[in-house]
Amino acid sequence: MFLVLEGIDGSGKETQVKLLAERLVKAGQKVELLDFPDYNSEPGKKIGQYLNHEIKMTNEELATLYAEDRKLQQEKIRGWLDEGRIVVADRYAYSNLAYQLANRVDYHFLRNLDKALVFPEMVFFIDTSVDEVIKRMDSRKKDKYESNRVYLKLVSGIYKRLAEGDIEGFGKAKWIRIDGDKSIEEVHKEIWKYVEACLSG
Ligand code: ATM
Repeated sequence: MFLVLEGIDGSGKETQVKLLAERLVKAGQKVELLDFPDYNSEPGKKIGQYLNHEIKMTNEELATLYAEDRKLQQEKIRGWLDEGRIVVADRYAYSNLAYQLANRVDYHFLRNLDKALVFPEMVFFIDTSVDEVIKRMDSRKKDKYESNRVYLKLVSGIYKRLAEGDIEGFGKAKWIRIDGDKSIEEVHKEIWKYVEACLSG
């Protein structure tokens, strides 16, 4: 089973991936975790330099690097799934749609970049409001998020449209929107409800 967690920066994905993995292991499953982008891959290193303002590139070049980074992991993902492991990814191709559509990259260009991947059964969209994300930040980070408020709202809006099927994503993944403004434990319970049902179904 392949599961993906998506959401804006600071939405709580990282915590939820960890809690979900722990729960799956407790339930006797073999779990593999992935985090995209992988900043150690060749394309990932360039992405890191871009995000640190060390190099410049167009949004199309950036989107292409994210997709190249994902391609490098495909064989590994296929192998794990063939062995019956559960793969949980923090971000996947859907992040490229949400963030790069917000950067005005062409939709068909983005779809084409990621069309030949292994796709998940379920995508959990941790829908945490921008206000809540900023509220949770310490003061140093608050400034950065505050200046990104408009952009994050745009990204969040695109995630909502993906979850509602208003924008076509990738593969046949079932989108599940989770209210990320709720407590860590409530969000985890909600995610687990769906994963457990899928395991026993
Ligand atoms: P992380 O903070 O999860 O490492 O992601 C870094 C950025 O990469 C994040 N944006 N900001 N700001 C989301 C963006 N991203 C894409 O634009 N496309 C992708 O395919 C992926 C995986 C991430």
